[in-house]
Amino acid sequence: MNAEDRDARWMKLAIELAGKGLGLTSPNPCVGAVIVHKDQIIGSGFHEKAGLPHAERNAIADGIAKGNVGLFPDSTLYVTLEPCSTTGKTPPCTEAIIKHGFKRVVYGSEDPNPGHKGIAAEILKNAGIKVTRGVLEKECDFLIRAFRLNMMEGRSWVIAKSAMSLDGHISRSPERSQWLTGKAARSFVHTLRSECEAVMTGGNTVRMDNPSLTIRNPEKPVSPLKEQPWRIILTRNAASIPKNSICLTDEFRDRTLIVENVSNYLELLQNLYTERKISSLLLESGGVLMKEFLKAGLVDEWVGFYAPVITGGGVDGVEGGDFLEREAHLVKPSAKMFGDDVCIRGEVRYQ
Ligand code: AOF
Ligand code: ZN
Repeated sequence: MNAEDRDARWMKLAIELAGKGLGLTSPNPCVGAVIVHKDQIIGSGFHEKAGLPHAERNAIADGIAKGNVGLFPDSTLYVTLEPCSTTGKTPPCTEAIIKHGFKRVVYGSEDPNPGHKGIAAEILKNAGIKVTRGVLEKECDFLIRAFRLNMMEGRSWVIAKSAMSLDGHISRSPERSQWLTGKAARSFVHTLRSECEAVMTGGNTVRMDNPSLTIRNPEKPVSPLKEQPWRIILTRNAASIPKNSICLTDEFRDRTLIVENVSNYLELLQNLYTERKISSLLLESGGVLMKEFLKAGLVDEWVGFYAPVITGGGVDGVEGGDFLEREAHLVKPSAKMFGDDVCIRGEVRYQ
């Protein structure tokens, strides 16, 4: 294995670790780190929650706990994000890295936070540490796509989830089960919820389906640090949401927000990010609200499930000639099976 492949191999592990923080770290990004000495991992960690230590410090603490502190000066620290360099809620990671005398630091993404962006490499090099940037950069950037948008546009990242029949309908005959997709797909949706800070839907969906919108049976275990996502219900008239709806009566009812008469979705997303630290939200709505978000160019990512069912039905008021001025296209979409359902996922670009 050459040096480049070795770097990629360790960075991949750091990325896997970072992923454990998905949905937990807002308003911070998820970050993972591993410390490698002579092809052995001697410490690893990830950022678990805003206010708690960063990935690098957790990896260092893990190395110390394992009695490896003496090996640090001959080790490489791999981290998915450029280390921070000024004091925020926690002291700068560059300081800890220098203090422990690492030989080399390898990182993936540049930190989109203007307070840290592009600063660490110089500081570390001045302390005599070798620095390599951009290893698995695309993968590392993908991990923090919501955080990057939060930094650049000051709003929440929106993942639209839809479930359709093969002939493109989102509902089925009322005599049948309300679900088009199978268990595996639905359990993946719970995992998606666990990776977001909020789930959003429209008053109509609440009136018709009375959903819980909670994380109940995720496909992957969820950290005990994870709270239920906020449930945001958009409606023209708050009084029209039945008082006995699950979202308003269950044990998480204080996590439900009803937002009335939204006229500017961008402003709503800005407020959700700045006031409630909602870095990303899952839009689980019917066709009408979905279309509003698409028209406003505010769907950032699409997760579409296709059930192997042909309903022959229609969706009132959604189909017809009302096309988007700028179509939403998925960039390099991926496809994955969940039971018999296929899931197509990708970031959205409007063109
Ligand atoms: C890192 N490693 O694991 C993370 C970083 O308020 P603080 O001190 O927690 O700093 C938050 C900022 O630090 C955050 O906006 C982002 O720029 C960076 N996140 N940096 O070196 C980490 N999570
Ligand atoms: Zn840091």
